[in-house]
Amino acid sequence: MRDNQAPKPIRRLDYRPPAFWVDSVALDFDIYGDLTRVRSRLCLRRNTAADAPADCVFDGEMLVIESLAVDGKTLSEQEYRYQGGQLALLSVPDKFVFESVVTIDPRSNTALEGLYVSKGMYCTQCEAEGFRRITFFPDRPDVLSRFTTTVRADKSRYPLLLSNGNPVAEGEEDGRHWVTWEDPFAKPCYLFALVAGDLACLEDTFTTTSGRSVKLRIYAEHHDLDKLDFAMDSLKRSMLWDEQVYGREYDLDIYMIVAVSHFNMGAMENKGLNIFNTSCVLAHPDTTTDQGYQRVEAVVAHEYFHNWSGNRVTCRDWFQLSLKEGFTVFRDQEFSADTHSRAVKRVEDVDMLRTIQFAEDGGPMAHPVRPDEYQKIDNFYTVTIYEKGAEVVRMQYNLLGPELFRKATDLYFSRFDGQAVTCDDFVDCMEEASGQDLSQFRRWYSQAGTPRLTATDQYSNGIYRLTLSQQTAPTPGQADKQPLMVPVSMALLDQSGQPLVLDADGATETVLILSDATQTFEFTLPEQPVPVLLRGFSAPVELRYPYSADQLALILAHDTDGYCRWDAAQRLGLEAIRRIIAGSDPLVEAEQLLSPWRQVLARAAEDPAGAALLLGLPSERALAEQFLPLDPRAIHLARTSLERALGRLLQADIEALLPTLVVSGPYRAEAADIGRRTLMQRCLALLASGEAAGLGSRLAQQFGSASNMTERLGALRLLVWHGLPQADQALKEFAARYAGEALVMDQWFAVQALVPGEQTVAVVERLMGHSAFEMTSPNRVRGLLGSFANGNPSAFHAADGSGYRLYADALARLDRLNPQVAARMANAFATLPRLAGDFQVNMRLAVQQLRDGECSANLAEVLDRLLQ
Ligand code: B3K
Ligand code: ZN
Repeated sequence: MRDNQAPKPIRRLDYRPPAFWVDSVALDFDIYGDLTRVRSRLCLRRNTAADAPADCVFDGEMLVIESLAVDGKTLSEQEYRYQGGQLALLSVPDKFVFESVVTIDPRSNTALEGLYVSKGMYCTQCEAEGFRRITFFPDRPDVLSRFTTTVRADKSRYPLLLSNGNPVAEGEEDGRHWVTWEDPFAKPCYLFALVAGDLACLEDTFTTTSGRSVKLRIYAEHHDLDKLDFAMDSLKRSMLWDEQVYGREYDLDIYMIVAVSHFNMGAMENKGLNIFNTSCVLAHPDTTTDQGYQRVEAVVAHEYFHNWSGNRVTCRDWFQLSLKEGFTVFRDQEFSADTHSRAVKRVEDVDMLRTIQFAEDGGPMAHPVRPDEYQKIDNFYTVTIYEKGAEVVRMQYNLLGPELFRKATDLYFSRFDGQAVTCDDFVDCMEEASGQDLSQFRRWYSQAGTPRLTATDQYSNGIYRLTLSQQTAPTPGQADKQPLMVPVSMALLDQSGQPLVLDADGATETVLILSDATQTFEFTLPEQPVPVLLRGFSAPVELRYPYSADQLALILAHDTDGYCRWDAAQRLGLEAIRRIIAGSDPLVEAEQLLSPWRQVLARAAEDPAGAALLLGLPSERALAEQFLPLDPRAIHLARTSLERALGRLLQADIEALLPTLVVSGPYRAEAADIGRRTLMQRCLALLASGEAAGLGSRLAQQFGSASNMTERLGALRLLVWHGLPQADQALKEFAARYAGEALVMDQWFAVQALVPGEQTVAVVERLMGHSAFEMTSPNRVRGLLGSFANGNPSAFHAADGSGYRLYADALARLDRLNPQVAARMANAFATLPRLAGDFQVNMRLAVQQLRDGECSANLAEVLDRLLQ
């Protein structure tokens, strides 16, 4: 839709069951150089449910009709109506066969939705509503059908023809060949996939507990064949984990993953044929950082876990998206926690949630985990649906405990296997398996906004009284908020930092359930304690408690909960930055942090990854949440000055630590090595901030001799971000060396887009004209423009508004090619209502101008919410 009008909202309560079921689908794709012809044959049966609508309507977008037929009889133009993305058949029997022949043009499909071409290879993306760009179909997740798919193409250019399920027949004639695939599991059309191309393959097998042998195949471009081993290893470990932890086995004879360069998001869980962004499959020490490895592992696991949480049991409608996404994120988080350090993983996830999801929940895009309405569903693949959704599942896990939770998920999978269900169905299983009443808990699904949890306390006559209150600010469309059921895991420390015993059983940790607006909890204690609240981040809330610096230092030094120690460190940093903004001397503030930070450094060898997290100041993006009105420049200057002072004061301590952090031997993406490299990088960053003498040549040396991308890119970043004299040369060498590695070049663009300071606006503008910059490649666009807008506040928020204008102009161009990605990236403007003075004036101008131009429906929805 390019008419600049926002489409009318779709509401959850308007759900009606489909008018017709599609029992089976036979698809036949004829791929030619100019166009692709799609023949489809659907066996339809009227849904006799009372509230099903009567008309037979299919979704279909940008399809050129060659012929339509009902029960073998070709329809005349009077017998159907095709308009506004819908095909209505004017009169049909209760049971019939519908055949259509349409043509589509995958080569000009830059939206990367439906069937499209990436570097000469045909591939699909159907979730959420891409299937309607392939053929006529009731494109909704509650219509489950059995698919048979034939793909035909030129044999030499497309030797590989894939679809879901198992291959059942093949043949060739006149240089063209064909393969027929059959998927025995009924599925919604959003899980359909097709690939035609010339790809290399890494093959392996996995034997399930019940003895089924599964062929595992990962496909990528030929020159990337050496980058597939880690994804394969991750896949096998995920399969084993899901058997051990959830009792879930894989169900087909083949599991395939195909890596494609042009992809709107991370990956897609199509049944038996996952399609992945190359960034989430390819891994090699020379080209992939530790972070990249961890992302590959997590995304491979996530998509694999969807086979049960998403595919076997799917969503009734898209309002239930978190049913599969929240649950599957929870599952992949737990897989990563079991594989590496649980505490580190938890902090990383919570940091992301608090920084990005809390911002979403407090801004113009706020929506519940189960939204009530949307205009474009593509805009609702959000951190709220995914990450807050995962927290909501995690709370249920914690409320039930591992055994009852497993009993509940067993019930869920067996009761709803092969069905399309709702978030309520999921919670019903939790209640039934445990006997717990979760009726109030369900508000976590329906109420938007981050609750603020305020704690106050008082100690007298041997009684400690802790009062907890909850309050959620209004969000767009939801003025009144009700109290939620908030599990608050807690401990109490004595003045020496030792945990106090809380009950007769000798427990030192307990979970308080706050279900009213305010409740007081009492403990009999020998002394005034220091409360450690929300251990493990037991609920996605913002905690307020008037901690003193000494109390925070005590928690940081002594508590055993990784999250609470990190939170204490973050609070110390935040308060220091607050005071600097209010005029305090950064050196004085840094000196106050010295003792806790030195203690962390002294114990760093025990847990280098944990230490790296504790030695971090809150990011500028996280700090932005803490100030209203928001002055991004003041935050940047204060944070940078504190970091510089810390770098100077800690130089000797860091120099002493560095030699112990060197990792020798071949590269391994394992927790211990990753932890040491991460802490090494953090230490070097502090030295760079402190302008340590000779650091430039040291980094240049590391850059040149590094044996893995983590260390090489780490050195490059610091050289470039700190403007060291060796930076330009390193950037040149890097570009020359990795010109053929698209994912590495994405990083090269990102490094430059992230240089702090307003001068980066001009650099980004210049890089948009670089011959390697492609507006049609989402990875490249995110690398340059996404990094700039989301990761570099001091440039994006340039005082003259040039950063906003540059970004808005780029989004206008991107929107013409790829509305989904443009709309998603427009969320970088979501700080708008919180910005101070001229920042807000300038941003509003840029956003309004973007909205006034030609806009897709996707982008219009986001901009309208920002501007309202
Ligand atoms: N389910 C897909 C996301 C599809 C997004 C479509 N706009 C990937 C995932 O969450 O696993
Ligand atoms: Zn998912």
